[in-house]
Amino acid sequence: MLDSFRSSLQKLFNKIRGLPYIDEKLLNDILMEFQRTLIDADVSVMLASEITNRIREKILKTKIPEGIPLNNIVLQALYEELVSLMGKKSHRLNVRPGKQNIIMLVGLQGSGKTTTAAKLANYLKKRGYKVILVCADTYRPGAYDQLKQLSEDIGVPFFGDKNEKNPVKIVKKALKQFKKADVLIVDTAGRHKEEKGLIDEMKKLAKVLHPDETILVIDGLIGQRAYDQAKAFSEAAPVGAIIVTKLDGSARGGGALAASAATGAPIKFIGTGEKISDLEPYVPEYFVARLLGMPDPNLLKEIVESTPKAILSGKFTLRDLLAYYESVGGGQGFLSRIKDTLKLKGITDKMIETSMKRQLAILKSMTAQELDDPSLFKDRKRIERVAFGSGANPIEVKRLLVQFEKIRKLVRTLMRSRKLSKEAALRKIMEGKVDLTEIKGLRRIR
Ligand SMILES: Nc1nc2c(ncn2[C@@H]2O[C@H](COP(=O)(O)OP(=O)(O)OP(=O)(O)O)[C@@H](O)[C@H]2O)c(=O)[nH]1
Ligand SMILES: [Mg+2]
Repeated sequence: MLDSFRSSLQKLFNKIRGLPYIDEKLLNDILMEFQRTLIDADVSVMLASEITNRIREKILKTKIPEGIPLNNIVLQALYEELVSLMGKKSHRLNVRPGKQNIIMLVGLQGSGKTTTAAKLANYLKKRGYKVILVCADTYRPGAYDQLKQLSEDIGVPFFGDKNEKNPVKIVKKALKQFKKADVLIVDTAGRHKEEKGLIDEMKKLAKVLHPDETILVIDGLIGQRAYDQAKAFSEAAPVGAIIVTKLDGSARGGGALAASAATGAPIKFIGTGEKISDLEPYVPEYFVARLLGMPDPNLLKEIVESTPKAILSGKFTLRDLLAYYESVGGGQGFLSRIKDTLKLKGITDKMIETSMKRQLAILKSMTAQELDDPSLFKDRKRIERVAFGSGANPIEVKRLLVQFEKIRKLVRTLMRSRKLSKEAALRKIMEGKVDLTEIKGLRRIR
């Protein structure tokens, strides 16, 4: 379903997730790519740019809690806009037990009315409803046989009259004959000598049938034009719901979906193939989640919104430093970059390597409380204990604490100025990717 839309969206979301940080330029790049993806899926250029502008404003307006990576905020904003583009909420079919419900399907020729009538009949039958399929298309030769065949395939009673040219007479008969049925699904004509004739016929049928649900069937391949089509039909008969068909494997179904969702009549089902079973209730959240490659929107929400407590607190502790040292294992290049970053003059790589190993040993000798709260080291005895436990000199322990304090301030500055997570900030600092002169307040910490 919507294959290329899906793969572009997934690529974009994965990219956002993997970015170490997002600044304004990157945000613009992301939004441009998102806009292109929407346009490729046949969402109108105007709507696509409206959406990206809204996202940009939303993100720039968000007061981002310290330490929450901007990536998550961006992901969440994109996700929310996608859901809203695709129709926000899900809507149930207006069918109630204990009465004769009428569903009338309307739409242009070839949109998939007859196929959808059978799919819907099968769907309702499986849910215990007594369904009748009614052929009110007297215009197209073969319409009668097509629906009759489909109804036999799914084992649902069929009603029609090959010799009757007036569809109003047919539906009147059907209404009378199937008083005890739960649902009458009426398939109508899609072509006429002229469009006005078709619309008039819809009006006449609606007057007799009083449908509980007039469903407009829209071909998912027509893109943005879906909007005008839906408008034209809803002016003729009160269209209560939309089914968008042919959303299987197409790149450009996004436009029809977005346009349909914008008409005011909710999309209730989508057709995703030619088989009878290729009909799905439409739930925008699930639909978007699936587009993004997540089978479950709750899972997606979790990923988008998940922010560990530690990040929320924004506190950078010795534990973060330990985790980082452990994760990089102290490569050679990394060591000299640390030297540069921290402006340690007259020190060779060899010396740093030895000292790094010591530092790791020192950090590992600390208790959990000490790792979380370096102020505990005001107590000299703790320093001595850690030195002893790690085979280091107490001066080395103190030096580590001084260095940690420098790194901590840098991390905090980067988190604020660049909206980075503390992990991303630390990584940038350690990898020497920070132009220290760029950062305000640096003089204070040098
Ligand atoms: N791939 C795909 N094909 C579909 C889908 N729904 C309908 N079709 C195909 O679209 C073509 C037209 O479907 P119909 O159900 O006959 O369309 P209709 O609106 O009844 O057409 P008219 O009666 O001529 O107005 C058929 O070949 C169907 O198999 C769908 O969801 N996916
Ligand atoms: Mg038909």
